[in-house]
Amino acid sequence: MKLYVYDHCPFCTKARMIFGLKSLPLELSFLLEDDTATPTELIGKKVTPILQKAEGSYMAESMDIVHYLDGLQGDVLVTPTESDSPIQVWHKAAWRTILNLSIPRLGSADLPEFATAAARAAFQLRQTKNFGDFDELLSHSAEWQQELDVQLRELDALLAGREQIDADDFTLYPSLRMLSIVKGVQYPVNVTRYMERMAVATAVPLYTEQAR
Ligand SMILES: N[C@@H](CCC(=O)N[C@@H](CS)C(=O)NCC(=O)O)C(=O)O
Repeated sequence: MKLYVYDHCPFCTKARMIFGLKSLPLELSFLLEDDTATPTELIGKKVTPILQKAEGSYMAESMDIVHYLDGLQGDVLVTPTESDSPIQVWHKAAWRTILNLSIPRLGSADLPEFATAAARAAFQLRQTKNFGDFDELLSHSAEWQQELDVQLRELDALLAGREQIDADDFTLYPSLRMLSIVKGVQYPVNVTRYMERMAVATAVPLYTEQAR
């Protein structure tokens, strides 16, 4: 099966995670950020992820893709969790800070969706509309990292002894993966362990090596 993605896209990470967790063969296709034609041809609009199923039809919506793939073989892995589970509540509180820190840095990272200058510029344009000017965002890094240090210590307590996989991981890991592009974030021990374990189990690597 083929999955159309942007590497930086947290929704695409969700879809990639289930391939790794279930050891399903995956052909990844990285779209350029300014390629409107391909996704529009496949599903009628510019959005990722898009799954091309084995019989050839296309499917959008990350969690629909996750549940579809989870149901194909073996026991169901992605058991549902409550929308107010401790991890979901933590994520709601930390999500905006994670985005504010990671989006401008992802914009300068070496990623396949930015293989041309025009594609990189399209990302900057789209995300400036969503989050504001990148230089302005970067100028607030120190205060947001301090805020996040406190939140990560709270997360550390939630992740102590965590071994299972459930729907909460499909919220949490994509965000922590985005955050790994940010240099100098102090991850407490359980959060570090979680990120490293999930990177291996899902085969969706962190950005640690190109953190900036
Ligand atoms: N509800 C969708 C959201 C997907 C989504 O918003 N993807 C973003 C990339 S992270 C996107 O394609 N945005 C439109 C664009 O690139 O122009 C899902 O869960 O799959």
